[in-house]
Amino acid sequence: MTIKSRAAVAFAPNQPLQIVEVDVEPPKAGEVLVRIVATGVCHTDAYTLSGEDSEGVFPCILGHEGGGIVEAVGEGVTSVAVGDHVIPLYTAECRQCKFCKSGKTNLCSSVRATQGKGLMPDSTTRFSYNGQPIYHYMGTSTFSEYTVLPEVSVAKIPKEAPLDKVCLLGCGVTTGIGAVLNTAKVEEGATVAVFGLGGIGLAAIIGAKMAKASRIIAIDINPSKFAIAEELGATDFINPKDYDKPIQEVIVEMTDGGVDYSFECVGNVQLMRAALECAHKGWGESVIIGVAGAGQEISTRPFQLVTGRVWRGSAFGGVKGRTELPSYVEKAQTGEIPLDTFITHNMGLDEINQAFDLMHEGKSIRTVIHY
Ligand code: NAD
Ligand code: AHE
Ligand code: ZN
Repeated sequence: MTIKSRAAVAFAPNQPLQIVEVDVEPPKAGEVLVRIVATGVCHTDAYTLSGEDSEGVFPCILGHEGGGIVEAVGEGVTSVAVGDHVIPLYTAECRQCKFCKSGKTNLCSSVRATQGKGLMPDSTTRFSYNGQPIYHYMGTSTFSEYTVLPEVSVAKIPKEAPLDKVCLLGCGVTTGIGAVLNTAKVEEGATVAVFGLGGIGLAAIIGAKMAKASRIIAIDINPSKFAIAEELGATDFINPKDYDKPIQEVIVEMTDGGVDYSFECVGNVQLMRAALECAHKGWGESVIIGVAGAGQEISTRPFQLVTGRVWRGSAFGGVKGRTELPSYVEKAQTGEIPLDTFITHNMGLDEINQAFDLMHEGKSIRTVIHY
């Protein structure tokens, strides 16, 4: 049976989201209907809303950092049941495709092609408004109270975990920690530079602390972010605006030749270059996490790579969601991952546009939307 759901719909790029009641069709075979209890707002939602995302399709329901409860399952669904608590995954884990079986990546291919077009695996949508289809987003669309996902795109988690906090593990916090521990595999004693101190960069600092990095350099043009970075374990703080030379030079000088690992958590291609070039000759590795707009490209002198620096990228921190997210939830439960530190604002769905404003003004780390 089709149900009604309150949702924040992005009808067009660069327009405020509109809170309307959409129609949601029941889950088809291999799909699940989830009631979202809470969702974070990530910079990637703002990026897509800005029109810069080459995969952005409108009208759509954004949101990909949610926590919810399974309300119904389609035919053939076996891994979750009604009442289970889940975190939606924008990086599915089917355990059967070439990517999942490779043991080399978390980038599952099972539903990625249709997901990137805003569609369910059968190339249709489950959302509509006034009879017109509304596109899905990142396979999750957590800015709707009810959403439909492929079974392979939900991670079952313990019912004791508070969904209005562990929702942040659906993207930002897992991404930052995973990039450090899975992608870079930072080792004890290493030096680390983190560019951008939003939800992703601060989570990378937690990861660096977990890895027992000896020095964690936090870089942001908004100095109000330094206090939380310090609380989470950063040891040095740099505002590039305080210097009249390239920031990579400043970091190379203060670290006797560069850092062992750097992480770009902004989505700025000039900063990606700086992050690579502040890595130590011979072995320094730089990980791109930030998402840059359509058409933008990175550049550096090839000599930077010839002389041993490594440039990598990381999606969802290299984490295989269905298998590994429960352990992240456990770490949040024990306090090893301090989710409360990230939640600077809580609000209802009606106020969601304010969450975007706060992000753009640099006043929030994460806003959690409660349904
Ligand atoms: P955010 O807006 O909360 O934080 C970005 C931070 O970067 C802010 O503190 C801002 O002041 C700082 N900043 C901006 N310009 C800067 C500059 N020139 N130098 C230094 N700092 C600067 O964003 P977020 O939610 O933390 O997301 C960060 C980026 O990561 C975005 O591009 C987002 O799309 C991307 N992201 C990628 C993945 C992935 O899996 N690869 C996952 C989540 C988010
Ligand atoms: N649609 C974008 C791609 C954006 C992108 O790189 N997304 C990240 C996750 S950001 C979450 O906040 C990602 O996981 N990428 C891997 C993938 O399969 O999308 C564009 O630029 O076209
Ligand atoms: Zn995100």
